[in-house]
Amino acid sequence: MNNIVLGEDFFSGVASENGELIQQKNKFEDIMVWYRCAIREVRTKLEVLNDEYQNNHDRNPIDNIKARIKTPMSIYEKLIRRNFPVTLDSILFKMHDVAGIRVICPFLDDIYTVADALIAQDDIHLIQLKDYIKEPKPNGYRSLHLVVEVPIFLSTGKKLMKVEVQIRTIAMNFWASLEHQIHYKKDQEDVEDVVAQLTECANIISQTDAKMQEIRLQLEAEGKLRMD
Ligand code: 0O2
Repeated sequence: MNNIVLGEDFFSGVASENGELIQQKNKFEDIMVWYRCAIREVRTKLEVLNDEYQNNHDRNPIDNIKARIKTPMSIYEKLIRRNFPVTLDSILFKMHDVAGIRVICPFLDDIYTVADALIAQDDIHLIQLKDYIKEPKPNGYRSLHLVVEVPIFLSTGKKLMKVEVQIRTIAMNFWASLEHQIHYKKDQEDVEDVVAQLTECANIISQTDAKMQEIRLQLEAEGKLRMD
């Protein structure tokens, strides 16, 4: 019953409500609750790691964590874009970014410290890893993307839910946030020039990230960091 094809009006909330649609709506709401629970599970794991690291190393590898659930319309648009049937099953089994967590780290090496510690947990199953730091996108976008499956425990039993975790430095996030705000048309004549300028900024930021890490590592090695 989770493979009934749903229309745009179901996701925009203007569907006339008959018995079957109400049932689908209730199931959709259930699924969104499951994704919210999965976000809570992963967020707690990240917060625990951050607290432990602070206690042992006197600094935090995580600066901040943001989470979001994809809106119904953006779920609908993605299913259409990817040519998947617009059903509740597709949301659960074809999409991996309905639940998203963004982890912002101070330094480059913090990204891999956090990712490795999360993936090592025995109730976390890594489904996909895309390292856009080792291989940045053509426009200069850098970030580590993980898709993990995490169990949530409901009154009816256990469910395995997918969560996309994007991990990047403060500097990478600065670039990605501004690039996201510049809604440039991808089909205009001078798009290559725009992309070249964005890539140049991303490269400068990347060099700064590397330099800041080098400074920290050097001071750490020389025991010149304040322990307060
Ligand atoms: P939102 O609102 O951030 O969720 P897939 O996710 O696998 O279906 P794709 O394109 O292969 O599709 O995934 P990818 O590239 O691994 O990650 C997509 C997400 O990464 C985007 O989500 C953005 O959050 C981020 N991202 C990827 N490329 C860029 C980029 O060039 N600039 C910026 N600012 N962010 C980027 P959504 O779905 O676009 O939106």
